[in-house]
Amino acid sequence: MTIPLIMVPAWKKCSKKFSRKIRKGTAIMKTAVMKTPMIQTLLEKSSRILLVSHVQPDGDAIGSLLGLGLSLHAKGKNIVMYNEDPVPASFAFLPGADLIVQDTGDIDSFDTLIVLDSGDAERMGKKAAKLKKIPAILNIDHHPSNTGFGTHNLIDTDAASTTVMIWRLLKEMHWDIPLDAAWGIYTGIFTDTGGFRFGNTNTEALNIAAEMTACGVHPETVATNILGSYSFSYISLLQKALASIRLCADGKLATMTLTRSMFEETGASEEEASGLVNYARYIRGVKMAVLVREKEEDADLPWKVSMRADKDIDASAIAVAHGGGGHRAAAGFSTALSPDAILDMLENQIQSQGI
Ligand SMILES: [Mn+2]
Repeated sequence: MTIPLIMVPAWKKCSKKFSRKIRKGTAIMKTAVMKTPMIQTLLEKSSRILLVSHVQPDGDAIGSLLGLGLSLHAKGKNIVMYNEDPVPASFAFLPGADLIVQDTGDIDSFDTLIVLDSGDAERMGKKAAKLKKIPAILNIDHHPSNTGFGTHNLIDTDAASTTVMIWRLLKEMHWDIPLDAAWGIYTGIFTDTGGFRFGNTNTEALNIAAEMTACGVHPETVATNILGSYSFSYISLLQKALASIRLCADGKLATMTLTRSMFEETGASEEEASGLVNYARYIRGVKMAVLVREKEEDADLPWKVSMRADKDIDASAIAVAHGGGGHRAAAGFSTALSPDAILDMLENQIQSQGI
């Protein structure tokens, strides 16, 4: 049996309204097909490129920086890979991770900015306002809430990860994928699909993962570094998080609450808390798991709410209604409501969605 080549999705016919948006340059493109030549021209003409992904980076944020950054570097482009936060320890094994900097240097020296895996420009962090002044902004992302803030927008909400979109772009431009970049591409897919378990795990994601493995990426090395190397502080925080679990809405909603004192007592960092919500999701019968955590700074909206929902619930709709964003299955927002009030609100929300 032969394995068919991976199909590039066909360009969909535009509605009149969408065509108008395209002319104005504000359209969010569903697929990459039409845009690739424009993006290729942009990348080839750029003399200095800054690549950035979102604060508190996950595997897709780091993987997409490395996947595209190292490919551009191999093409001889002058690039800087930047993230406001340091690379989390579990991704430090990735080739090129040490090249990701926390200082952009002179922002005026860049003619192109590439923003990766970020639903809006503010996800870049404190420097967002300054970075937005870079003349050309290429926005590559798969979040449904993406605001289309770039001068060039490549958005596909059906892509399993941003690194899938980078793989497609590199293929369509007929560029080689260096082995170092392949590690990043694989890692973005691995983490955004929850290790090939979530609903976004599809043929394309698996095919690309297989191709990256054939190039020389070691799945076991990625899995061991990401899933099997926890700090004691993380496990201590996990202990407190598990103890805080509450079930409501007839066992369909599970919440975890993390206060500042829990972080202080365990010495765990903010980034270590990001995946904890999945433990509440593992409880049989739970349709939505929620992590409510108190923010580090004395913010106006001191509580950060992260939701993980099964296919029957639209977490993104709840998040957007509270000024946040994300995917249907994974979304979040910040709020001034107390943890108890958050719980009541979520219980009402999921009931109003007919759950
Ligand atoms: Mn992503």
